[in-house]
Amino acid sequence: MNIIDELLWREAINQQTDADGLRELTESKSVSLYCGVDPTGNSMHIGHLIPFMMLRRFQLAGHRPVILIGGATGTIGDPSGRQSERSLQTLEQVQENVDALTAQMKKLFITDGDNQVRLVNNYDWTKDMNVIDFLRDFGKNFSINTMLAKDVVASRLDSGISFTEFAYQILQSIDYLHLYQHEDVQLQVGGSDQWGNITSGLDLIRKKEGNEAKAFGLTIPLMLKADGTKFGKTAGGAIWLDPKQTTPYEFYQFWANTDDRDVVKYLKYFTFLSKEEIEALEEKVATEPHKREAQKALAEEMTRFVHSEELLEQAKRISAALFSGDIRSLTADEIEEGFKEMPTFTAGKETKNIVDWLVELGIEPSKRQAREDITKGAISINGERVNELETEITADDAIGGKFIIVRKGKKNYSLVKLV
Ligand code: 383
Repeated sequence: MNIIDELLWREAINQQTDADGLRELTESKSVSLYCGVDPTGNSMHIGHLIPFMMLRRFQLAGHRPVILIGGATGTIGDPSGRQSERSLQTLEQVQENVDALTAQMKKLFITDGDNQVRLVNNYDWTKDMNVIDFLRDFGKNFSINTMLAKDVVASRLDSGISFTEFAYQILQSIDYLHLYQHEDVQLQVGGSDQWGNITSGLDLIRKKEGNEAKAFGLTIPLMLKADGTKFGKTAGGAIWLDPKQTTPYEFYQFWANTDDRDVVKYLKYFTFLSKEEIEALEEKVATEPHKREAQKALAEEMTRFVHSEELLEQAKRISAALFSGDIRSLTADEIEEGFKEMPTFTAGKETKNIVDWLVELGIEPSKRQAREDITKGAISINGERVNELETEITADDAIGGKFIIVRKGKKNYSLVKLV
């Protein structure tokens, strides 16, 4: 299947500047293409992943991806999709973020081979440009009238936009021209918020290189969820690729909890599973939705891709233990990871009667309630039901000397840390 047909099947194309021209180009040669990210933070989230996985799809089809880290543009900040002016980051902060994002990109996308990923930083060709060169060589090619008409700027005319953010699109355009001239790049991809910047780069290339210049732009649609809420955000915030910000277990659970109505769309959009594999899973969603095989496949593919086989296995072990209640099979580290979002209490190491212990911690509101719950078998400690009102809780109950897990009823877990 041609790469463009594959992307169409995956519903991963929003707009293209010249669909026929791009199809012809991708069929005639190995094309260099790029997508950029600005170092405005120290980790990407899953929303960033999409265009870069798109580059990887092109790479698998024999094309040559270039990843741009915006060491220069990151010092300004893209106004696209934002309703208010950004505050500037310090140059040190930007550099720290450049290092963090570079490491993330290398881990995910750098592989060996002929059409290896190239990593570039626009600071390299922007830092020595002086203001006279900037205005004479580039500024002269931009019409203020066209710039004002771009969505990004037009939507800010009421609330206001600084000259700095207004000029952002020129910087991104210079990048595309630079990569066209020096890295043979003929296609820029990005999310649909990047359409204005991408087309502005194409205008610059045409002005500098002539109207026949073969350069293209392609954007990816914004992912929408069936229930109308924003994709990629949970109650806890964004889903980060950095395991310190979103643990592999939370990452796994995010995908595993996908709605039946969304899961096939995500499999197409996010995974490298083949058309046949995805169609087989689609069949499963229709015939045996309770087995959630499509969700499991999605969660496995994504966790393996972003983290590793090992961390995927660990995430699955934590998920299975929490599901079955077999808490004793987990290590203290796994418990910490799996219970991060659950209510946490701290207790001393001295031996206590279970009724007193539960009430003192606040897990039970009263001794009467605690006794009732224990008698009816609703309380488990580390996965084992407690039936005796005389049970003592001792420091030996703590897994790895640190944690005791209390379950009340079917699903109410609490993590008790011994100090
Ligand atoms: C900078 C210089 C270039 C080309 C691109 C850039 C970055 C671009 C931007 N991108 C977003 C970002 O960095 O701001 N101006 O957070 C996001 N991208 C990708 C995708 C997306 C966009 O990194 O839609 C989501 O992830 O394009 O918002 O020469």
